[in-house]
Amino acid sequence: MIYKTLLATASMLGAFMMLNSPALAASPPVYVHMNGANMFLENVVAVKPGQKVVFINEDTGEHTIIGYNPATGTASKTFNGYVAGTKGPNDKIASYTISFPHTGIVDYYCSVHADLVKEPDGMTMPKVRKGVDGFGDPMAGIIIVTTDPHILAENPKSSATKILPDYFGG
Ligand SMILES: [Cu+2]
Repeated sequence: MIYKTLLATASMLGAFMMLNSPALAASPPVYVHMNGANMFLENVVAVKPGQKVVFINEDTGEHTIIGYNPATGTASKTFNGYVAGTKGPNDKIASYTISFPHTGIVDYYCSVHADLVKEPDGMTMPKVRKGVDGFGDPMAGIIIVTTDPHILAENPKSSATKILPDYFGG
């Protein structure tokens, strides 16, 4: 009898510890914003495995969000998003949500505003597409999927807010 009680307590404790593990606790999404600057505002963000990254388009124009492998230059078939433009805060605002099951580094770019170009070392890098206006950065970004609390704590402040009221514009 005592043995059974001990077993039940141990399994309850196990469940409790799992719920409180930082890797498994639910976390709010991390937001990445776009506007007419034709860049990803928070172009480096960190999330835990399973935590959502939500891309929010506050631009009048459309964008794509496509994963690629820098070593091979191959585009992803599963990380492949499209967000339509918006007229502003009172119009429909398109978003694209994705999460990743494993730790690692995920590279992505917008195929409307950037080109994938092979560098002399054989690695593929996004470059500003010819004729594209904007801030000057190629429209691309990196998602770090990690359980390291120090890296997770370094996200830009704006990545905690779904819609940035002052960031609309084409
Ligand atoms: Cu774009």
